[in-house]
Amino acid sequence: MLKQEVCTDRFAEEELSFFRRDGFVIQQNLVPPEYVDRILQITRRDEAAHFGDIEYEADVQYPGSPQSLTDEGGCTIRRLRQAFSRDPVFARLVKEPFILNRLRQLLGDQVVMPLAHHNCVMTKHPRYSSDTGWHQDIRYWSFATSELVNVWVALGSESAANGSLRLLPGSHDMAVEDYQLDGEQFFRDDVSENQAILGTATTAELNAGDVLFFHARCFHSATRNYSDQTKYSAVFTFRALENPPLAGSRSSELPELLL
Ligand SMILES: O=C(O)CCC(=O)C(=O)O
Repeated sequence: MLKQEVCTDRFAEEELSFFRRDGFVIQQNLVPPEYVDRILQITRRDEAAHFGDIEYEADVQYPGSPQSLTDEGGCTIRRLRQAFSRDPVFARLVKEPFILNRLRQLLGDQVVMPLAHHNCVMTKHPRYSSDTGWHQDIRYWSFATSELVNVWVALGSESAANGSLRLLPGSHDMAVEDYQLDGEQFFRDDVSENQAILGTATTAELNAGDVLFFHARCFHSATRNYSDQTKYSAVFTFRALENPPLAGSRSSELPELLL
């Protein structure tokens, strides 16, 4: 996996080519510690108070999730949604040239941030976290095209041990037939054609301040957190101005920010 220690506000040509081919690219040490510290502070504050719009592990019912909110571990938080409503630090971060200029390289000059998707801090707890199957984020989103880019900011170390993302290189450009997906549009691991593709999976190993840029069509998955520390990551999605959400869809339910 291409990982680049970064000292400019733009992707190098080689990194852009990597993104276009594989559907993702990692930039190491992109976000300064002041941002990471502030986001962690907000996250711990809102986690402790169960404040705001929260997704619980019990809500998703993935393998490993508690069965209900009243079961043991039922109130384990999976993510703090609506990050932008929690603190101005998130708006400052996505407007930083080291993020925004890169998004412009991927999406064009006018970048828009939908608040309806991602816009969250993922909180993967050691106990009661869950396995997320192989999926494309675009599966339940509705935009004129599926050309959206996600920004995943590691707020601590991420590896296979604590449930970091795994990605299928090139899957953003892969033709996928219905039989390859289950009823919830997860990529099936019991289909022989899929097994060869799953063999190409790569793990995004990240440290605090590293950023994974990945295409919304890129298949990814993650296991539960097998370590003894919570894993935190801030995640946002972006589109080009000329790729609006479809009227009446969930993607158009919340405002968006023109960056
Ligand atoms: O960290 C995880 O478990 C996966 C999260 C994810 O892929 C998503 O929310 O789309």
